Amino acid sequence: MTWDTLWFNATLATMGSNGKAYGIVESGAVAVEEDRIAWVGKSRDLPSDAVRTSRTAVDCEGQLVTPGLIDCHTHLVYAGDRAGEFEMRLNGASYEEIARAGGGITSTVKATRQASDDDLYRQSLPRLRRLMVDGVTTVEIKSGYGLDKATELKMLRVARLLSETEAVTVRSTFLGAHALPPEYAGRSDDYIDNVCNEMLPAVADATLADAVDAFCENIGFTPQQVERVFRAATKAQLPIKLHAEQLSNLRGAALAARYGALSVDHLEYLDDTDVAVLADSATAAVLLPGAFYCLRETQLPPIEALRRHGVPIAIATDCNPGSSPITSLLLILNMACTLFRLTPEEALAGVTRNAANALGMADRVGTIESGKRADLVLWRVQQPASLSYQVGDSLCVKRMYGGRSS
Ligand code: DI6
Ligand code: FE
Repeated sequence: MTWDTLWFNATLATMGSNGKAYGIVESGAVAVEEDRIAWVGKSRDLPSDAVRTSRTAVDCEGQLVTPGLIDCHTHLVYAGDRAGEFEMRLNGASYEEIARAGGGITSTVKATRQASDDDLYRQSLPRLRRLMVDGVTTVEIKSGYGLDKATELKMLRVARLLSETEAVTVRSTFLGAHALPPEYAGRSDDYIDNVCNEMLPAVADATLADAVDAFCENIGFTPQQVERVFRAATKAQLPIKLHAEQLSNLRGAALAARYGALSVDHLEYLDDTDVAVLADSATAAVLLPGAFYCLRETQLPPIEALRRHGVPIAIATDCNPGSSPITSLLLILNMACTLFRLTPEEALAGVTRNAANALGMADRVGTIESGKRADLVLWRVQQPASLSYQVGDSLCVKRMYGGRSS
């Protein structure tokens, strides 16, 4: 049997589609032909000449192999940073003082509007590369720091360019309804008109987005406004997602589930009734422990209820300059276990199988199965729990993206 690549003598965590389990195969092997997984099983069941005849054969020496990791919620394309604001706060500055000094989300909007395509690309690239160092092969990137048509399109173009220059799949999401831009102060319904009638159709025409998201919150947009965005997205045949129940319970998650959302994200204030609504839908729950940590939030998402109802749980970095300036998905695995008490098995499912689900890509990526894309990671550890357990370590030895090692 001549395969392009064979990784053998590996501890495979296939994350196979049967429920919660790691799907461990001890002394396993995975064979790759072009960009697909061609064979998965025990090394001893390989054809006898497989190691000799494969173009590249790698002895994994018993180390762990997982599917390529998926970061299903990021805002990693933006300009500038907010370190100065972080420092001001820790020196006792109030919210008003920071706002007066031009801080907060508007400062990121201002910097992002001013940046050229090239500049925005150059500032965003190191964040994407850092994610890839941790074995990420698929990443979702949201717009939402432009809040005008030209800049929203620019952010999405940069996300597209990143996918063309880097060995990673990028799914881009239009998040025009992220915050109210200063020029629309006091006129949020007018801004939503603009999102629905101008920006979203332009984004759809340019085929620059794979989904549409919004921020349903007292400091964001009301459920009624969000519903208008959902209708416009549905009209443009784009799937939806929602930032819901992060700071309060506006019942955004249930609304999104009724519109067939791919995922609802954050969910600290989600209540049991709406967990049941999610359970009756195809919508995944995305938890973002990095934002919980950075905001020193104390309200925990309803993990036990999500578990009990069998709602697929994904976890992600939420990489953004305000509430989660984090570019390590392995760190997020640890935070999901330490802060949210997810098991290491749930945490790994949250960045593989369930993250694929949250992006509507479960048929292509997220598990090690024949026919799926050959996105694989070889780790410098023996057991999957190590990925959640070790903090701040660099554990990825080899990363294969679409059949090509990097
Ligand atoms: N929720 C958040 O935590 C971020 N956006 C959102 O919808 C904050 C974004 C920022 O402060 O830049
Ligand atoms: Fe977010």
